[in-house]
Amino acid sequence: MRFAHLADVHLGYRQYGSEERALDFAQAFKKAVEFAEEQNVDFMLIAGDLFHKKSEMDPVTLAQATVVLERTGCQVIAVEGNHDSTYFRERFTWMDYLSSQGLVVNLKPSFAGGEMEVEEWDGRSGAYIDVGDARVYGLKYYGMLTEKILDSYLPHVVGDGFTIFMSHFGVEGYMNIYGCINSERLHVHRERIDYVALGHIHKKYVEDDFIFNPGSLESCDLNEYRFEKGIFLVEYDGELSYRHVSSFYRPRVFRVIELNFEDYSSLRERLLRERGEGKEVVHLRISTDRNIDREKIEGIARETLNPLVLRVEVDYSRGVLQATNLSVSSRKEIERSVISAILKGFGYEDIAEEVLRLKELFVEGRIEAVDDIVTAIISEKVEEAREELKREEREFETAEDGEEEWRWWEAG
Ligand SMILES: [Mn+2]
Repeated sequence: MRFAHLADVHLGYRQYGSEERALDFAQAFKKAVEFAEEQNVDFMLIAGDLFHKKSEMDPVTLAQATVVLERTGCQVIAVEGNHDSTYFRERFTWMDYLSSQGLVVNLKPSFAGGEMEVEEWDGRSGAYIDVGDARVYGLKYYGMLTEKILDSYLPHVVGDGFTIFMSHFGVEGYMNIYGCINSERLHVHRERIDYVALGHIHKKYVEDDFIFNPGSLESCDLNEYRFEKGIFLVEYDGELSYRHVSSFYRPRVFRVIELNFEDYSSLRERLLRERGEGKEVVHLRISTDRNIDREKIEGIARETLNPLVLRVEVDYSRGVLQATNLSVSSRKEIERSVISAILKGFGYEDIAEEVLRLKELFVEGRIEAVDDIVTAIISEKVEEAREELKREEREFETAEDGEEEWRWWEAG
């Protein structure tokens, strides 16, 4: 038995407003599916985020999904990611639409009177399906409720034969994003589950030949460009073997160029040396202590690099140190924006205000107050998380079943 495991396709993502980038995502999906077909897989898994936007669907994006899926000769089994569904608010999703067209099997549990039901796929809905010699269980993205839902879902998994559990959430330890779960919650079910197929974190990882996350096909964010991308090709013949493959396509190249601005002609020389082979997404970060002509810089960069997308960030922080004649308020403003930019570069939330408060305490030597402020920041975050959990629980309790959407069919 052989299958392919994809995740985080993000069809319809016009990154940086670029139509070309939306084509990149569509091409990557098409090539991944074609590659899997050539490998004679028995089925394919899409572990969430097939689409980039949950509501505003456009005809081109829908065609990019349907045309590719229509041509596959095997069953495609999917779950909804955070980009495909809005937890409980939206009842019928675009993944449900694909499922109604017979293009995917969209697995998710149902809820009757608040009780979770994990039922077999009946052609329209269900949480598991037998395909070949395997059984695939699916659970969509549940945000802050993931742990709670997992604890009531996983005991339903029977575990006779090769058993796959597919879902869309992050596992702690691979990327600093909010709301990841501890993998121990999955490991305790190892006796009944052979393969955990995840999506959500856009970076490849494998834990104990048990938890598999292929990463996205394209970079959805600047932070992702160094991550390994691709799909898993998995084989089971009494023993599990797998490969992470990306040879079937070439993801768009992102290039980050950081330099100190000296003058326009050395800038031109430096950029000429940086020119890549194809059209790239270029992030140009320039630090300087003087006023520079941004348009002129962009012109030089376009001419020398011929980029697909050009993003220019000018960092005046070198100048801040010397700008003694600035008023206190504008200096603070510059400082705040520099710290914001640094935090953003590392993928952190904007906590520039808090960082500045900490800095003040250090400068004033009030080290004893640092503890208080750190505790305050953390408890604020914990409080926010609690609020979000409460909100999701409320939505969860008042959620209606997607089956309702078929009333029009049955009414006649
Ligand atoms: Mn994603």
